Amino acid sequence: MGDKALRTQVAIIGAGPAGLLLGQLLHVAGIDTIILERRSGDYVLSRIRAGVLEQGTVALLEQAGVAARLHAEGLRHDGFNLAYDGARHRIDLAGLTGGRHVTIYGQTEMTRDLMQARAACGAPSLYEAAEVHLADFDSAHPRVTCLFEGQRIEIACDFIAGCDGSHGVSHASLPAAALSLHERHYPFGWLGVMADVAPVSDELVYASHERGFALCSMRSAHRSRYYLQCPLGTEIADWPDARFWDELRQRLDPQTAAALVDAPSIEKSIAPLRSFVAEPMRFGSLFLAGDAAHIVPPTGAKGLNLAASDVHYLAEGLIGHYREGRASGLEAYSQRALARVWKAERFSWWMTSLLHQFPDSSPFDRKIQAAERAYLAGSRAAMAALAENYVGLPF
Ligand code: RFL
Ligand code: PHB
Repeated sequence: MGDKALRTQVAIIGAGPAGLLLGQLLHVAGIDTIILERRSGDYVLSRIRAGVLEQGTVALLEQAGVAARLHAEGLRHDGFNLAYDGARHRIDLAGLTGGRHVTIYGQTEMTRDLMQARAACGAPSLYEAAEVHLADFDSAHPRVTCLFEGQRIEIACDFIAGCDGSHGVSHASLPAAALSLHERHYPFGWLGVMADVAPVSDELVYASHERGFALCSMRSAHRSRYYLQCPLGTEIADWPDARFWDELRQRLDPQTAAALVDAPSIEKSIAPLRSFVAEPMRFGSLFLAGDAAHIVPPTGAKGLNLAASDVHYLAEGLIGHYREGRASGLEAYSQRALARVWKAERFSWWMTSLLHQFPDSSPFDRKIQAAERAYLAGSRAAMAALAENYVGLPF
């Protein structure tokens, strides 16, 4: 037994977007949760990550009652640009999908809104919880233990939601024989820079160049987010700002390059690219959601949105269980979530393959890649397939 015994309906591991969104959707439905997070709230908010939300993700934030600031400050984007061979090709998302769009709103801001809503409703979150351990999740009486403010805590619950990201304890707690792992590493990473300067273009630009991929994104009308493909092993110290801006300019088409304004970086980081899926996403009373179960390379802007769609299926299953005594939603969870996950894995892999330079590619591979880009630029059908995936497949 712990020093302190608590009880809740759903114990949520991880206070990233998946854990916080699940907590809020369950709170609105009258279901109790406790969130355990290894880091401090400030640390979670200091991680700069995604910026593109699908309409389905925005609808979930509305359902959770946390979309007011998003609607006031988020930027609606009806299209984005691909840049290669010296020209820009606009993907008219709205025109190609019957009016659908994406919203630019930083993951940090979405996390802040969810944290504030949770604090306001008084639902408990244990930040800086150490030694989080999951027990008895092969039974109907799972438990979570941790060390919090010097006390050993034991939480008895009905279900555990593993929303603790790719380095979390949840999927690591599962017996290896219970999981199938599918993985691909890419031979490069993304070097990201945030700068307080107006974005180079009012829509995103994904550029493919023989020097490597580049992406021009944004957080607001005054804050830009830019990325460069970089080799594995790249050190941030080797990339002073001047080198970053010079390299970015070289990878862009002339029109975009001419509009690019240098500014001091306020953040710089490197992320390796990886595809990963752990199947199934349920084991007894433990449900995995978000990066705990799968990773996509960021090229298709799908990671955060997939975390949200998992949470949608999981919240539906839990609400069905508690409100109507219905087991079918929870029983179908893994299969429903994975069906959507694999489509986003395919899209993210495809968009990564289309736009990056692969160091081990043959001349034939490079010709095929160039032909695919040329086909895309000239075919409305190909652009429509890209657009329908980018705005997000239906839940
Ligand atoms: P997170 O955000 O990693 O949160 C997991 C939380 O669990 C905590 N944790 C633990 N807590 C308790 N005990 C333990 N043992 C724990 N171990 C870990 C962690 O501290 C953390 O707070 O996972 P979540 O919630 O599933 O959310 C997933 C998203 O964060 C991720 O998919 C996206 O950021 C991916 N991503 C993008 N997704 C998009 O949809 N659109 C984008 O434009 C986009 N751009 C990106 C991205 C990811 C990037 N990086 C850095 C990988 C751009 C980049 C550069
Ligand atoms: C971002 O703004 O951080 C961002 C946008 C689009 C992506 C990936 C990251 O595909």
